[in-house]
Amino acid sequence: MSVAASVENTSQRGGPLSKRLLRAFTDEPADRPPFWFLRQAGRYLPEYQRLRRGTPNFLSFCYTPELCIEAALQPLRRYGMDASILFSDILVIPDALGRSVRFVEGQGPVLEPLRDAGEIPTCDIARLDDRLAPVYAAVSGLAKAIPGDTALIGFAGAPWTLALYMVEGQGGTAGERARSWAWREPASFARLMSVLSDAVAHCLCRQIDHGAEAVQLFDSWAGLLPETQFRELVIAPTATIVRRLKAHAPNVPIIGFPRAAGVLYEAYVRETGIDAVGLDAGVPADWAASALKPGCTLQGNLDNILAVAGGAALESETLRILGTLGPDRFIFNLGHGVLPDTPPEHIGRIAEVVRNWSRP
Ligand code: 1CP
Repeated sequence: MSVAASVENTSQRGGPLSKRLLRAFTDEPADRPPFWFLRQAGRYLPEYQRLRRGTPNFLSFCYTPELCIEAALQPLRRYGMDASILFSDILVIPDALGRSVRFVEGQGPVLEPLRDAGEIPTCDIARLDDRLAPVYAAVSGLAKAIPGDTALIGFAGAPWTLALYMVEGQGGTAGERARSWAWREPASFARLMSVLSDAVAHCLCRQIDHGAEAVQLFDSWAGLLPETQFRELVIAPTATIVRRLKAHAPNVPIIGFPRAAGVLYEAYVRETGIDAVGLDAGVPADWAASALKPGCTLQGNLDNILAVAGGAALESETLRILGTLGPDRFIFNLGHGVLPDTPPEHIGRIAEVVRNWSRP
């Protein structure tokens, strides 16, 4: 088994604002925006595939700190992103709450579906901490291993997205069971959401205690909800989590990612208190720059299919996004995760274009 070795660390470990990523949450002018990529570690990298082959069970991989640290360092060695993201998965929280999670090759996560209110777990913090101890150990190990100018991002799934996986038993559905439960039995669904909000807030506080310098909340299935449910199941729990994180660590920036929220992005930004928002590729960049930007840092929004396709469009779209959203209060990223069939050299090309870009 390969043991994590740190990335060549040539820069002096400085204070937080020596990190370009953290400066993007302030009004300080930027020469170029910081960049990192959603799902920057993982299956598109041959070195990850090799590392992963040694541990066929993906959850065991996620609970082995040395492997998580090594997987998170791999993309930094190739591309020198401005941020490292913890290598883990949003489904470690349902797993730690006692809902068994399996990852099926070629299919993704499979959970024992939560059928009714009687099956809603309680949020037992001692058990959660015990199960998630290896995740926190990966955060501290990674904090020590990354270069001094790279920021460490922790993350968790947002309560609605976790509830969707728990009730449906998988992703990629239209969320009918979860959405109909929420309409039919709002009180018990609210109990599930409250357990998840407690678990997510706690887990992110612990990641911060172990060295995460910013955190991202993935609400990957936010776009399935109509406005009323979006307000109840996305905005309200996010606002609660933000309040709890700010009480614990007022200076740690929080990035929210309500994927496919459309015009509801505006209410999300105004009403949750998040510091930055991840934009999926469907959000028009010029609309986001005028409607969302004052006071909120933007992150995104290059189409992840372009990173597969490559070519002239990859460069022109990267430049268009840099010109429209950057450089101040902007973090260059994809609109969704790097896909497994992405040629690694295309990620390298994007990194080069962003690094060479400068304020016109
Ligand atoms: O076989 C393997 O090696 C497992 C593939 C894999 C990996 C590498 C999964 C299964 N998860 C991960 C890691 C992961 N997941 C990271 C860290 C890697 C990095 O970013 O560098 C992160 C941040 C996640 C977050 C995650 N997992 C999300 C939110 C982001 C998004 O894509 O919307 C979601 C929805 C998941 C669930 C999940 N886990 C794995 C898969 C294939 C999926 C998605 C399945 C689905 O569409 O429902």
